[in-house]
Amino acid sequence: MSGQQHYVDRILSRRETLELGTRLGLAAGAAALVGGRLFESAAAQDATPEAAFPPADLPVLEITFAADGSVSAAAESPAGTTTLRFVADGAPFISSVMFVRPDGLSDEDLEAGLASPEVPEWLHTTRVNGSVDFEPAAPGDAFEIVADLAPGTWYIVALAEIPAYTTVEISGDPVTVEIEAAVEVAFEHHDFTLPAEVPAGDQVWRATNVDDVLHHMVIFATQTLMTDEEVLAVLTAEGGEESTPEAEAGPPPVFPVGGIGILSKDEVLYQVVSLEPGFYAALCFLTDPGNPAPHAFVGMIESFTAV
Ligand SMILES: [Cu+2]
Repeated sequence: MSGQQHYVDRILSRRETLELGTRLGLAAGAAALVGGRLFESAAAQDATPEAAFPPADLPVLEITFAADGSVSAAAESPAGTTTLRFVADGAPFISSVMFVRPDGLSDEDLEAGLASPEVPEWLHTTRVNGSVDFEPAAPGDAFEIVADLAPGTWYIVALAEIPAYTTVEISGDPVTVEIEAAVEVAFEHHDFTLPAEVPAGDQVWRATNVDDVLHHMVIFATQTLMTDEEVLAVLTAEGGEESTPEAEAGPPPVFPVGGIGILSKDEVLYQVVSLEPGFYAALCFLTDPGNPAPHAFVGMIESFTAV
């Protein structure tokens, strides 16, 4: 609980963190917001999903993150539904995003965009998927997601103060496989569509973006089923003054427990999401081009229950 309290203190003491959703990757509104990484090592998960995930018969693209900050992967991989295996080979954490380089984007704009704390406008014009934020419990631990990859030259970026990237050529007629998912999530225009009740435990979630701009989803645990206004009030409150021993002894009102990375329009991602039974709120901290308001402030909050 102390770790969670620490996260909450960070949230409460940093009103400006809600603006951090303007960074690349799920790292954006999430890791920067909470000062930690969202996904625990698979080795730390205490159960496996009811259906085997990822399915064994999918092509696997292994992406390796080294201690020196570099990222490497195979030069090519077939298009279609693919297991993306993010391996921490010496890297203390993995914060990544994948995208197809837009036509005509200069090297200068590419490098500047990757180094910028803001989402570059060009990222809204292309395919984005493969955004994870993962802290390994032990060296060599991996985090796996499944994505439908369209043909193209995909950039795989290791987000850091000095970003590194590699490229992989995705080619051929896409072989798309529908994977059984316990929960379906749609990223819509400033809104999420997901069930009011989702199954607790390690479950496969399928997420897709049906909007024209980028979205992600950060999941916060809450003590009650909160209204949008209540969630935002907690996240934007000034912290510190009301911190008493009694308050610290109780569970924090709102704390992050996971999420789904950035997707562009029509991208599809499958991922195991592990929730205890209880109440949650899903928020998006990304922004529209030219508008600094995180989507959560214009309605992109959805409360739900895990049972
Ligand atoms: Cu959004």
